[in-house]
Amino acid sequence: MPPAPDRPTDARRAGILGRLRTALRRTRENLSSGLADLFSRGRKIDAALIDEVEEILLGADVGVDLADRIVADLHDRLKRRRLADGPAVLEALREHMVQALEAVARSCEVPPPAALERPFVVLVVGVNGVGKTTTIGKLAHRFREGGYSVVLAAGDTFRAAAIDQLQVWGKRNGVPVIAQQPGADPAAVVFDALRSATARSANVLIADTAGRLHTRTGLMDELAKVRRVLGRIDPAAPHETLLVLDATTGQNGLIQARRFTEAVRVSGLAVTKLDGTARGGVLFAIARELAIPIRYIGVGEGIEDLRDFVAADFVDALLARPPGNG
Ligand SMILES: Nc1nc2c(ncn2[C@@H]2O[C@H](COP(=O)(O)OP(=O)(O)OP(=O)(O)O)[C@@H](O)[C@H]2O)c(=O)[nH]1
Ligand SMILES: [Mg+2]
Repeated sequence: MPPAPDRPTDARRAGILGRLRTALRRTRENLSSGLADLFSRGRKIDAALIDEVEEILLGADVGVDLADRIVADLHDRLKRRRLADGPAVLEALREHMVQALEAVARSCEVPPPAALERPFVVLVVGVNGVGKTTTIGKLAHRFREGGYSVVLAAGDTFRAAAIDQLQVWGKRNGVPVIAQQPGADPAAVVFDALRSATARSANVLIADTAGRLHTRTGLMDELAKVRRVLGRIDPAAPHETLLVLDATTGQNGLIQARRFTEAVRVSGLAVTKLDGTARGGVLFAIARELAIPIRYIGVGEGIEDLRDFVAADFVDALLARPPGNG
């Protein structure tokens, strides 16, 4: 991710974390309200309670593996009398959850604008409706805030509306959009866009792509061709191939993701619509099953609603811990 122009102040950081908590409200209600209920009844911490914790974890979609691991550890701690009360259980949960996500929480490293000799190219892929174009709009905003000049490429030529939608985001961000007619060859559009971005000495080019074609093989071939033509201008491009996943699609999204990773070299993930689901726990499954760096999370439809994925912040927002504690 582009570095913010200044390190966030404590107040700003508290604001960011507060908004993350708001966005994850539905998942949190599913997860930690269940836990809070459990502990608030003054229940003894025993094997039966641990079973209920397991049910709550599974209900929040953290996955069987992680739930098993946590439960085994809780039983172990109970035996060793290291599980005195509710807060001790929560702390153990937190440790496991952060650990499970930390391995994949890696931001996209983009050199500072002055150090970029050529445009840093981000190719955005994913099935239709997951939030590619919206994520591009938000990403352009983040790069602009970080002092980068940005060009967008309307590589989704499947529908005229897709080109219009990107142009709206271009206007909103005050950045140029390179586009051709609907039905044009996406590889030609993206090739032109990189030439144009290079001629303008732009720092970043973000390319939109279609999520749907007549056949899936067609789509994968088309993406491969886009990658190839970019490489003709700059062998290192695309520098980032960002696969966008919709958190509300659960297991189905994972299957789609695997198809993309087999066909194009995906280097990072953006997981969208975490504000619209009670199953934000799906991030644990994504982390485990895809093992691809999670760069960003989408927590709303607004221009500011794209966050770096930070494991501890995410888990704290799920477990409703006050920001900045530990
Ligand atoms: N609540 C919420 N909505 C989102 C988020 N990201 C995208 N959306 C919405 O999801 C819908 C689809 O987003 P698009 O950006 O058009 O998705 P796309 O992948 O470009 O779709 P196609 O171009 O049809 O392939 C829009 O209504 C967006 O506003 C998010 O993080 N939260
Ligand atoms: Mg789109």
